[in-house]
Amino acid sequence: MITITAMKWVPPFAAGQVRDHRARWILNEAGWPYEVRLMDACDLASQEYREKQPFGQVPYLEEDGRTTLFESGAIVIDVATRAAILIPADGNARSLVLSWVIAALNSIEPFLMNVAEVEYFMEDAGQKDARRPAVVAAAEQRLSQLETALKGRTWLVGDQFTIADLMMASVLKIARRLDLLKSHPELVSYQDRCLDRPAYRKAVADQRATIESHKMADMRFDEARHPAN
Ligand SMILES: N[C@@H](CCC(=O)N[C@@H](CS)C(=O)NCC(=O)O)C(=O)O
Repeated sequence: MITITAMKWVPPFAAGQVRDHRARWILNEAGWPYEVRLMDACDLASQEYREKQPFGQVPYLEEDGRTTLFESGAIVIDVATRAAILIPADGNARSLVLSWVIAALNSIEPFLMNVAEVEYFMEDAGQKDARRPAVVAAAEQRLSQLETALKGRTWLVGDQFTIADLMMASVLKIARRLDLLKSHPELVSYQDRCLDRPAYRKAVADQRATIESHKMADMRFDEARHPAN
């Protein structure tokens, strides 16, 4: 049996966005059953968890007789390859799909996360205002470059939906949530096309259902960092 890890609870703005939706999505595409191990914040900090996910993050994927996989990109590539879905087995098209999966994670996601950090995690209004223009401009540049690369195309590689599109559409969720796609209508249409899949809808619905069935009070935090009052 396959098990993935997911957060027991996150703030409402993050419901549907947590990266375990990528593992759920590809597993649903493959039609492979899986269980979900719900994590408390303090579990992620434990030695036992770090042995499987060195950075204390979700998701990891565990399967009897196999090494534990971490990094949502690695999980998506591994499942797609083994299930022989959404990625060509070999050749130029496979290499290009892998290039785009890495591009989504390495050349686009970090720029979006810089904006997310300003909007969601910086507390000082003055610091936010000072940093926002530079990070938004850098993110906009990457989104424009992506839009140019997609011009006239339905999918990133070839004429079928692949894991390149799965990962790009997932990364673009961050941009959409931050309202960064308003000047990129073609990226909006592209993302809508990618997300219009039962496997995606089930992934996000399942994640949301879990999160919405818990409250912040259900989540155990590290008592050293969050002392009880
Ligand atoms: N590069 C990792 C990022 C995973 C990640 O950022 N997970 C977040 C939830 S979306 C997390 O576990 N955050 C908790 C933490 O970093 O302490 C991946 O793609 O799997």
